[in-house]
Amino acid sequence: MGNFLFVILVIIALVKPNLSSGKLKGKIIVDRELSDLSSFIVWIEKGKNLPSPKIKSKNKLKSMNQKNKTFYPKILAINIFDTVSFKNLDPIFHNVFSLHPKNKFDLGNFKGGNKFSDDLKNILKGDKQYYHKFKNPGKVPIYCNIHPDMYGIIYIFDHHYFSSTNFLGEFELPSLPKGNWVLMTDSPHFQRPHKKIINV
Ligand SMILES: [Cu+2]
Repeated sequence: MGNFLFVILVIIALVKPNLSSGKLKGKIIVDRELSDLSSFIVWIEKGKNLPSPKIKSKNKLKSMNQKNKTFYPKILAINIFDTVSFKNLDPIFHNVFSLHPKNKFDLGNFKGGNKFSDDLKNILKGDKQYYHKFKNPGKVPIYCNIHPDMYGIIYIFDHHYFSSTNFLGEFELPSLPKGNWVLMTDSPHFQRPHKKIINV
């Protein structure tokens, strides 16, 4: 993917008039042709004013798979109660590890060749899946020690104000109280997160 930098504009609009159920909707616009804008994570920077609706301790399962010697998706946003499954969809060995100080882990080397259901949720035939629960918020770089080019990012949040873009670069966040907020965006396209002050 390379480390070329994008200049981005983030357009934010509140589209629902009913604030109690309203969502903050926005769209990522980049300064060059990109056929797929789904590799962006968007969040509101935490500060003392950010409301903290209780995170439901519902354990959602998210996945970051290994396919064609890449992590897919390359970037993932989860909250601290979620579990991430790592499925090796290649017929070769991969490894998954991170040296992030607060979320260090190493799943060891594991071979692919499992037969999965079409939605990739169940193994029909083959080895076990590999899971990890991240304990602390942060930006966690993910690597494979067999293939040095493999690189992924997992963002772990302890609040609800984060989202991933869809194919068109659109995203939704929970509604925010009136005021100025710091909207952050990160992507494997960037060297560092982008910041934008938004007024709601
Ligand atoms: Cu690998």
